[in-house]
Amino acid sequence: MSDDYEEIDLRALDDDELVEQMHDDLYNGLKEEVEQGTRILLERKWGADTVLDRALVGGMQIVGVDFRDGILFVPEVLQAANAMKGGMEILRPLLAQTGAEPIGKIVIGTVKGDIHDIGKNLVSMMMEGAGFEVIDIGINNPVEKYLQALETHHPDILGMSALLTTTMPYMKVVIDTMKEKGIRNDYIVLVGGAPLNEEFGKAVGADAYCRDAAVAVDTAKALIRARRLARVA
Ligand code: B1M
Repeated sequence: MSDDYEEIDLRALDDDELVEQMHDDLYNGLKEEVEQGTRILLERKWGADTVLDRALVGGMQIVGVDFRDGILFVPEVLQAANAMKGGMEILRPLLAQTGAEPIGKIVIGTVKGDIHDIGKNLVSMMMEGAGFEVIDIGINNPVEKYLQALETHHPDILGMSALLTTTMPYMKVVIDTMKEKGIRNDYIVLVGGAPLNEEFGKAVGADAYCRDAAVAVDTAKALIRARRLARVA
């Protein structure tokens, strides 16, 4: 990635160059530039989901690799995350613009010990866009906070996110506590996050593991439909 901070006219770049420049800007934590690039791609009639996938998520993948390899450190990754959030905020209303009636309600939060929230926020946005009412309870949630949110909001779905191999087992603590309290079957439980997989989802007793935000939306819709059909049958 380039360390070159000289002023670049983003509008003068073609689409591929602009996406590459946005990856650089994300990497360098340049929020305003990432926001400007996001706006330019939208002006060029790119769909919000394509901007998200190619320019923002694609850029964050590069950051992730260099973080893993010890080339980037926490402060730099935080700046990159902040720049990504700037772009996401511009896309949020567009992703949520379906005008549909709420088709279900989801409480979603990142588990205890884990402060990663970009993926969760993305899932929340895509869920909103698909017509769900989303109650986002944030990061670092102990089991008590999940239970309190379920009691207060009566959602159809509980969604949990974890990005660390050390925090993902906490999902089982939440689900086991729901079982102990006799409320597990009152909710659809969806789990997600980069280190998880299908097998893990089954092992902790979730209804489904969701690889990404689009899968989360499809899975949520399908399981709500199945549950409603089962109720009338
Ligand atoms: Co962290 N971090 N981090 N980090 N960080 C990872 C996760 C890591 C893989 C980096 C690496 O080594 N390559 C690594 C984990 C290794 C492991 O556990 N095996 C790691 C580490 C080690 C750490 C620290 C321990 C570092 C340290 O302090 N030494 C520390 C832990 C802090 C803590 O949580 N207690 C830490 C800190 C941070 C920052 C604060 C600097 C920052 C977070 C900022 C923020 O979120 N506000 C950060 C970041 C940004 C990352 C990486 C680079 C990017 C994560 C991300 O946002 N991805 C990440 C590397 C990577 O994943 N490539 C890394 C983009 C996002 C769109 O994808 O979150 O996977 P993702 O979400 C996807 C799907 O997973 C799914 O849908 C989303 C959208 O498609 N999904 C769900 C996610 N949640 C879902 C919930 C659902 C459904 C689907 O519910 C229904």
